Amino acid sequence: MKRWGLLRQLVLLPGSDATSRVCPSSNPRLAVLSVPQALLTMPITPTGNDIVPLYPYGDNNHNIDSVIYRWNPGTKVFEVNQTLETHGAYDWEFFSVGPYHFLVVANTFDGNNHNIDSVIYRWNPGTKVFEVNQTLETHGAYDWEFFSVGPYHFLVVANTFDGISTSINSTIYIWLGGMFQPFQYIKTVGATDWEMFQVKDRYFLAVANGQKLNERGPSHYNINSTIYELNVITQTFVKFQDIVTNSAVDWEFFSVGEEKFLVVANSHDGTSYSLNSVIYRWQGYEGFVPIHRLPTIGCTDWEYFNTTAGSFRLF
Ligand SMILES: [Ca+2]
Ligand SMILES: [Ca+2]
Repeated sequence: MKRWGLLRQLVLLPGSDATSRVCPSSNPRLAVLSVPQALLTMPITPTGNDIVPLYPYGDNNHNIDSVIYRWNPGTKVFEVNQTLETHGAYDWEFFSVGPYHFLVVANTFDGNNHNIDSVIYRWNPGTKVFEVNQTLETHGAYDWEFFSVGPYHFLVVANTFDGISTSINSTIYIWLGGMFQPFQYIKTVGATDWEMFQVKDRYFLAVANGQKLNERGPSHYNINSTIYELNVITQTFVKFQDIVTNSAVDWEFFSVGEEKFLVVANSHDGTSYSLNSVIYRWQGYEGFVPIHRLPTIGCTDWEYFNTTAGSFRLF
């Protein structure tokens, strides 16, 4: 799965989202996956939890296990906690439901097949390892996003490719009866990322659509990515707004004061890989309106932070 030429940074702290670390590469043929050695001795304490999954590295062999490192506060280094069998693992998402802690992996490709299971693991506090809790069939899974609406918990997968088409369903699952069950299927087009966000009491899900395969010619990259809104009456996500993107690989939502923004990382328009990422501002009735374009090339991440001196965005 090198089509999008993603560069990934490999560290995922608990509760964080790998997708914010996706960035288009200037060389789409080279997907660099490596573990920064410095991290393993980094003298910092992860926030919230002491479990850190790291991505597998080297992508010629898709069936590389993923290693979970655990922060040892005594030695102040990350130590191997366990190894999990993964297949082209593209994303890890950590989340909690009540007292239970989970990891879900997006298995993209096993070398033969994109239609493979992605796996939810549950932390066993007795044995201190993550154990397989549930498997879900996915299709070139690229991203998992966990979110809660009131007492309800959801997982949504970005299915990229089923081996034939990129125009396939991505599935929203709901936590019911102690497991995740299908809640809604949403047609996506080479989905690479889901971003859930809230504006006041409204809940939205934005999908980044990557590419539409064309049987008789080059793929289409300039396609709609779509924002859905939860209709609490019908209890379904319905289309709120389409936004044309160029092989989108990441959406990020952020606020600055009262203002709400979405930024999309565009990666390819059919010819160029040096594209602008676009910032959209929430304008209520009008939805999200583009206000700013930023060169994406060479970026490694989207980060923003607020200080008393103002708001900053780093990439
Ligand atoms: Ca994710
Ligand atoms: Ca994202």
